[in-house]
Amino acid sequence: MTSVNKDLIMRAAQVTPSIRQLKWQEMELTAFIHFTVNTFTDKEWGDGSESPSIFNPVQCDPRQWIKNLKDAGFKMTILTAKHHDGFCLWPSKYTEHSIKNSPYKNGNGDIVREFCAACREFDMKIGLYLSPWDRHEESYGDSPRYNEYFKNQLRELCAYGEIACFWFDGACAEGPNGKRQEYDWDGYYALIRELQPDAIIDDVGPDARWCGNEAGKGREAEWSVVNMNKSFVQFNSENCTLDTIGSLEQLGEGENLYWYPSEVDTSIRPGWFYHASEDKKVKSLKKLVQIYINSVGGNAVLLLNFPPDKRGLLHENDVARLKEFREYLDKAFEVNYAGNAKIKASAEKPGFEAEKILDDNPESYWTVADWTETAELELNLDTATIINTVMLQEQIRAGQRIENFAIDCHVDSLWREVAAGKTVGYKKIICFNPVRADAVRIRITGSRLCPTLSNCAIYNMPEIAEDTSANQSLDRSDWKIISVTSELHEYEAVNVIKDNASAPWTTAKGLPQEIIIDMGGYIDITGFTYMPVQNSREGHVLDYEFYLSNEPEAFNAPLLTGEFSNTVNNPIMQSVLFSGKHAKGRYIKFRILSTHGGCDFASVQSLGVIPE
Ligand code: FUL
Repeated sequence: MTSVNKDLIMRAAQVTPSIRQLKWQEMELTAFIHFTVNTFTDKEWGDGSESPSIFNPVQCDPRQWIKNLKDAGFKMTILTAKHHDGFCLWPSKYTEHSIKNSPYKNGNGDIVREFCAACREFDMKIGLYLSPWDRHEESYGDSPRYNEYFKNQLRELCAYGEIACFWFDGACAEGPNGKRQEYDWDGYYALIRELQPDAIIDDVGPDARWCGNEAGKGREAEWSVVNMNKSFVQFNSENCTLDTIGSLEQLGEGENLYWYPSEVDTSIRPGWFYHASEDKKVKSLKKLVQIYINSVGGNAVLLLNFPPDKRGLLHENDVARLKEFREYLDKAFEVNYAGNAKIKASAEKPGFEAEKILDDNPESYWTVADWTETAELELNLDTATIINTVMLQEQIRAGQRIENFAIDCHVDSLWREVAAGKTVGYKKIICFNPVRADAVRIRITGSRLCPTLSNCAIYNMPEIAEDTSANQSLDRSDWKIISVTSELHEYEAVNVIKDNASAPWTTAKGLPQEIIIDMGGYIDITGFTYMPVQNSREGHVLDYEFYLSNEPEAFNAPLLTGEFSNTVNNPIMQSVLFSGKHAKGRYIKFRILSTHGGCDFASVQSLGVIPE
């Protein structure tokens, strides 16, 4: 290792979280509530033209949201006070586009206030999401004017008592002819620091970063120390999706080493807002537990979304899953087999003995002599016990250091390696196939400076049966492509009916582009589906037209026109319904008018229809 590297590693290993960040990390489980006009229009992104008169959640009950989330162990809930459509859930005096002009409580309602009151009643920390991108506000794009508008709204929200978090979204899909707004990020942050000094500012903010996807996935190596060599907004757009965050490669010269922990945000349903069509698509218990292990157990905070329905209540299916989730976690972590273990450590520094990993004091920890980068710890259990999980915690108050580790189990008088991993950080949950072991050995095989451990537990997490209620896929074996405006070699149009994820239909440069498909027979359909490309952020369809006809060449007006929102970050199957109607035909035409980010070609993984 060169001396430059050594110096960098030493410095990186000693970067520590702020008190604000530490408290946030210790919350582990936080929730999102996505609620706005989209709940009533069945969309993921409103375009700002929605009338406030459609917002009328007649049974709206934030107490129901918060009580259920609190019972499930969530420590903070973040409400979308304003999403991209610009509609405000509080009666802001700076716009007419708010709840005050809705039928909700005859225009006298204030959901931000009701939400804050419910949080205080159930001892839940309060977070507020205020979308910088605003598709309604007329000053948006006139930078100084909109920045003032945004700050005025922030001031209004800061007056709702103690706020634990402000969440700023980086999303903006203004096309090449769209409005360009220069956000005054520093001004927004300064205002919050002044009025709510303890609040975490995250996603595009100084305190926590987006994990880089909306699917609930963490990284194998999740480092909380990064090189912040650009602005937070640039860092988020250029670095957050990379696998290498915090690696030596990303730390580069280490000009500005910075504690910037990861937050995993995902929704309990495919979309962020409520859609009745997703009532049966609530994530399975198995999936939620996987997400929990990946996020909370992967050195991140989990931010799990629950969208209230049109009544203004969390849907019964979501509430039932939430209860199951809590019951499962309680059961899984009820018995810690390390509790009475006898511990033997390869080395310990005086005052930092290995026993410290079993006490309840979050500040005490085990460490070894300075300059020692490997260490071993053996936990002898009373009797041979079936186990499948080890939980480790580093003492992040001293920095994040462990780079590689392995877990061995002593089974039938032999040591067997059952798992190996990279980073640990605040918490790592390591699952392996069940073994009957009478001892467990943790081998730290690489560390940036001497490793620390503040906690270790051993569990036998109950197995969860597979969810068998998965969607049946539509049979498209009779389908044929009639024509296509362009296709690249190996990325042919036919792949949209084969659902070939490794070679999605990709067009040549230039828009619009279109494809005509023969469904092989007349089908009565209620809508269509579009699956965005999964492994690329380019070519995602934004504006489209969808046609149906009985003849391959005789398409009349489009049956549907619309926009696919948020597929770059959340590339889930998009299902579009003909608002309660159905139509019969044999040929479909899908016309792509524009793409996200103004990309000059389009790419589509699959197209399908929703039969009556
Ligand atoms: C994204 C937004 O565009 C989604 O609508 C949602 O709010 C999610 C949390 O962030 O970037």
